[in-house]
Amino acid sequence: MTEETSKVLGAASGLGRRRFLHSAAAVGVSAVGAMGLAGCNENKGPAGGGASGAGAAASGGGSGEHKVGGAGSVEVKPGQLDTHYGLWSSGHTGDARVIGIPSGRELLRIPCFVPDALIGWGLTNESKAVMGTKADGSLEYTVADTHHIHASYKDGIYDGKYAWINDKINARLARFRLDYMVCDKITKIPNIQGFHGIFPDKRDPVDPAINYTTRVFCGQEFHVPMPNKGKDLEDPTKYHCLFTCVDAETMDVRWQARIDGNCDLVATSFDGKLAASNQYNTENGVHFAEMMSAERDACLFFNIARIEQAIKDGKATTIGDSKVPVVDCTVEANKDPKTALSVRVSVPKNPHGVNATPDGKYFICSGKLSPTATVIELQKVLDWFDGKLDDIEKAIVAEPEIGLGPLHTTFDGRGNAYTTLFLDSQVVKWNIDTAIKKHAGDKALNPVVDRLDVMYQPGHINATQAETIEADGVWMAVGNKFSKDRFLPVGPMHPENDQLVDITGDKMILAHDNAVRPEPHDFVIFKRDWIHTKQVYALDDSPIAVKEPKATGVTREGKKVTVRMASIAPTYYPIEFNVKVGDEVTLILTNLDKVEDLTHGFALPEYNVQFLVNPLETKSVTFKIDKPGVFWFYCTNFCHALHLEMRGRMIVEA
Ligand code: CUK
Ligand code: CUA
Ligand code: CA
Repeated sequence: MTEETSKVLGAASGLGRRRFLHSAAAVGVSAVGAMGLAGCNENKGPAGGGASGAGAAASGGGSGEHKVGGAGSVEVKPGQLDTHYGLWSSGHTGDARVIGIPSGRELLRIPCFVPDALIGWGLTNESKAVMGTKADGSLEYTVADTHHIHASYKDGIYDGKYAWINDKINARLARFRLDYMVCDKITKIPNIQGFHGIFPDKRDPVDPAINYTTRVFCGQEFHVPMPNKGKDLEDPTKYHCLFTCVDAETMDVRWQARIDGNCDLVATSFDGKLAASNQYNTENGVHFAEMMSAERDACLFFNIARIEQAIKDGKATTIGDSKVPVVDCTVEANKDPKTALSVRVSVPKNPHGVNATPDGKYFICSGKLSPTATVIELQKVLDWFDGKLDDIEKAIVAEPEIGLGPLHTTFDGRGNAYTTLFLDSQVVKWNIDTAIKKHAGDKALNPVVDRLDVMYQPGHINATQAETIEADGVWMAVGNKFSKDRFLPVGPMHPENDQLVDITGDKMILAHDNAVRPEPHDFVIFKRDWIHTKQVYALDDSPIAVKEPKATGVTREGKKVTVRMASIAPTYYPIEFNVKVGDEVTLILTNLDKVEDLTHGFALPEYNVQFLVNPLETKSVTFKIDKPGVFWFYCTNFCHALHLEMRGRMIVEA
């Protein structure tokens, strides 16, 4: 412990360590005037005693010893494999990660929006074509902030085909193909800023013949003047948010819907009929005090079939130069249930997170600044659209008090919800049916089943398969935004703490801490046999593959030079080539090794080139020759006993 740390802890003497950390967080929030936080008393007393040091020890959080529950050990011994895949968004490193569960081991990073020096993402011509370039060939963007990642569905479970991830900074949606675990497309969403929530269809109700994911829905968090061209800067009636639908296969933007307020997170119903987004800024506020002025905000539901019919019927407009059809989903235009494209259900106050229960019946929004979760019954929302429910507020079937700062919710498939409590640094397990019965009148009931202290200030949470109809209730991961004193100190920049919890029993059991580089937000976890990856590429995956050593060599058209190369451990073909100052070289390299895991690298000194080629993969780079000399290109990826000898010369005459 540093002197500084002990001083701080000393100052908090008389308080348990957790209590101190908790009060620090609460002070932070009261400083912004979160009056909605007062009045939750359910987290006091022994059952909810998360604020005491004893509570931490009782839950196994502070003791360091790992109790083993029904899920078994987190240890994955040599010779064994993890049982589940996790797909993690990485946050402002701008990529995605593949994590083995329960080990918590990072197995892969998948770059998409930002360059990656390891594989040459952002350097090779193929990756630049996916990422998008300016007229001069440089990358359009080199930063990104990924928050939400979701996989493609067939009939309510993952089909192993795709995953999607958002870039909040520059409003882009990336797609990964899960067979190779690479990014194959990126779409820029027009007109919007603060692209936050995403969720794909879980099935397609519009065309029952197509029973697979056909759309990805995208929420806009920051309202901007539309079009955003420097006019109407102070006219609040010109500021809007859009809800966007992207085609899952083509990645084209199909349509947008103009709304009041903003979109935060996005969820879709298991019947494919509705998409939902929680709204924390129904006030259309610019400053946070304005954004928290209303006691209740909303969850906004979109009737997908009606929106697509409205577009077919020509009821859409466009914004600025964008050709994307835009329908009107504002409150005023959608008052009549018979024709409404969207409807709002109220949720207290600045809600965060919306999740569909695995039985398909409910959507759950967290209060964030209210100590509650709001349970909305899907059938009742559909009844309202059918004119069978007179008041949409009747779709709220429960609003249990669960604790301070509720953010995200996950499920075990046995009727329980698990919600992160940012301010309480806890996960609360609560029973959905009990909450509904209590709301219906049986006030003596307590839906809270268990509380678990986590370290510290959790955001996203997800249990194994919990976003599918086959939630298995085995493991649950909790993404903690602060690790504070949990790991060896490494200076001011702290890792985050992903914790793994066994949820097979009545009590949650904290099983594992996993330090992670900041800062993952959302993640999904599913059985390992739900995807089948290919371990080597096929030569035909690339139209420019160099298919045999005989096909290698240099061709020249004026100043444009093409160098076709191949690699077979421990050599390149050719091992040298000559070019001239002023040439523009396109170097194509195919790795002709077909053995699993036999990856080669290609680095070229002074020309800023480094990339990897996996078995039977082809990549190309283009660069200008601007200096004479001998330049030893070499293999960067240890591949063979003669790996160090795997090198050759690019010769540039003076
Ligand atoms: S948001 Cu990060 S903790 Cu972007 Cu999903 Cu809630
Ligand atoms: Cu090829 Cu190292
Ligand atoms: Ca608000």
